[in-house]
Amino acid sequence: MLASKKNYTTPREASFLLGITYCTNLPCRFTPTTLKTMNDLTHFDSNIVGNPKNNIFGLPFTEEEARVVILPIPWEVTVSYGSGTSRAAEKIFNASLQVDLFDKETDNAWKEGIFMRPADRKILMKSDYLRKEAELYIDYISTGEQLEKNNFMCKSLKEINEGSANLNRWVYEQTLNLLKQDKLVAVLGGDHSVPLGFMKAVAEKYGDYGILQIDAHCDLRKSYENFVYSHASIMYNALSDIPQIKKLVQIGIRDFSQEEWDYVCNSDYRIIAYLDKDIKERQFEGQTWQKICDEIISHLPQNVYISFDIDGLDPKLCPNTGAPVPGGFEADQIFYLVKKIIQSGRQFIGFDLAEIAVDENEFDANVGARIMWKLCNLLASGNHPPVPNKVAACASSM
Ligand SMILES: [Mn+2]
Repeated sequence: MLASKKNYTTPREASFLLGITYCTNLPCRFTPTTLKTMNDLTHFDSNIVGNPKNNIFGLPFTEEEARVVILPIPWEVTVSYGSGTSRAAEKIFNASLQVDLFDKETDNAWKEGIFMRPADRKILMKSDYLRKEAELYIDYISTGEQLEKNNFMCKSLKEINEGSANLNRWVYEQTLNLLKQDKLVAVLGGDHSVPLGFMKAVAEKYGDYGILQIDAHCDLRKSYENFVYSHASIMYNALSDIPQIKKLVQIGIRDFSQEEWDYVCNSDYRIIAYLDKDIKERQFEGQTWQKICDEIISHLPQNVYISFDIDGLDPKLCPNTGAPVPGGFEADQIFYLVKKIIQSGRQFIGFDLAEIAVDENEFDANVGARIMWKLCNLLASGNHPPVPNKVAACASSM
């Protein structure tokens, strides 16, 4: 029998989930035994193919050594259309080994260390279990059946909402712990519901901040299909629960409901939404992307968090994402915008990247790996650690 959809875990996936690494016969960037001291890259050749024995991008850093830590969250319980995001981290890890490390623009900021944790196996198993319940539930309510009449469905819904709340707590604890160690943190979905706990942790660490959301959708629904923590509600929940979020600037929006639009219009400018159509029309009429970026950035406060739903890009770059919509950005447009945010003197404090769905064709993972690479480099380059010795030397010479 031919399996049309992969619903099992391969030994390689399992080893990744358990944090065990694979070896190949390819020439490697690094031999682990040669690493002597923290971030000693003397014996690391960044010009050859990535070593899968190492971490993401073939980099030789441990979590302790790395300045940037990526937390993968293998979760896609409330996905309403396509699925496949909960297993994205392993595919992105594999694709990342092909990314060339030289990053002229950020002066090789990766040398400060990038590390991705293995995806948590218990979270993945919980997601798989609740996802099956959610599918039955969505089938049931989509035929117009009344929820109250079915105890089993009521129980499923309760279980899904509780499971999502537990996930949010877990993400909050994990990311707050990393932020307290002065790590720069990136969260990798999973679907777009996953960063809520991280956004709360960011508020605790940095206080007031603004979110730049790159997305085809507003994600401002007050629960979706009765799922309180739906991917379609992430920004509604973030704005409701986190008063430190002073501004939400959405770009690339092209699929939204009347209710969501009313919410934007009644937000007293807490939310600024740039419709994809309006950005395109301004460009058709001769405005440059530079000018539009300057305007977008002018709405953002000093601390900027980026919430990147891959479907904000043109779907040719993410053909398997759950809810693709024609239109959207090129990746280079976003990289340019993030670079301009840093150049404006604002602080880029963290990001999430979500809704990358993978199948046998690895193109989505390839794009995902390259976006992760660029954003990690920009994050590190915009947050160089202070050099205490230099400061002390300057002070003593005064
Ligand atoms: Mn989204």
